[in-house]
Amino acid sequence: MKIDISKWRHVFKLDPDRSITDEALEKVCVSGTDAVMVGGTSGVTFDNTVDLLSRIRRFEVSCVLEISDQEAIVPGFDLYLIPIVLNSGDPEWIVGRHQQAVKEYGPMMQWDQIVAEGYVILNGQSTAAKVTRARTELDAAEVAAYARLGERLFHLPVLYMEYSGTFGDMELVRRTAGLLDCARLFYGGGIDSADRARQAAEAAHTVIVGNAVYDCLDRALETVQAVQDV
Ligand code: 1GP
Repeated sequence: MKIDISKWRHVFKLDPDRSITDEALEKVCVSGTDAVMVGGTSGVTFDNTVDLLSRIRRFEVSCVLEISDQEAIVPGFDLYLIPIVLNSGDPEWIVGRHQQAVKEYGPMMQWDQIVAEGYVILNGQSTAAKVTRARTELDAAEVAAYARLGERLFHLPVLYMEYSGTFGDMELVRRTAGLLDCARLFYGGGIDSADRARQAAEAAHTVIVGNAVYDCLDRALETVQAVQDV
């Protein structure tokens, strides 16, 4: 299936390291979301990723893998997203792991199925920020500089403003999206209601809903329609 991320407005992100019932998974997959993204920061393995992929594959929804560990690269997804953490304090998360993965898999990689995401992590309390030693105390000019760096210098197709676990600064998201000509702005973090989904959809090109699937499924499902209505 050819995936066009420029059409994505709403995406659910599922963590292979968290359990989800068949009933809940079905609701997520038939919700009308544009894609299900499989990914997580810790505890992601080949086995739990294969397991989740095979369960999602019972449905027609696009299913993409966001790779955080090269041990958990599983064939069979529609697309592979590779995070590059622009504000990481550790080059491992900017080019280090990527170079190792390309060294291992380079000759067999299908580059037309791979999309790089320039992450800017903005919630210092999140696991992702801690693991990547992200510099999260950024003012608007610094975020704007990362956005331009990602789009103009590195030609990244996605800038991902990651507030994982907390609802972010929508004004900052809106202004940052306004700086981008070609790259798509993904927003993720703390969307647990239709109202927050609407606010995020007004600011960003694509909104990602993660934790709410596990914490408050009914409200998570309402975010799909809320985004479509914007
Ligand atoms: C996490 O951006 C996603 O990587 C979604 O964030 O889990 O807070 O919804 P939440």
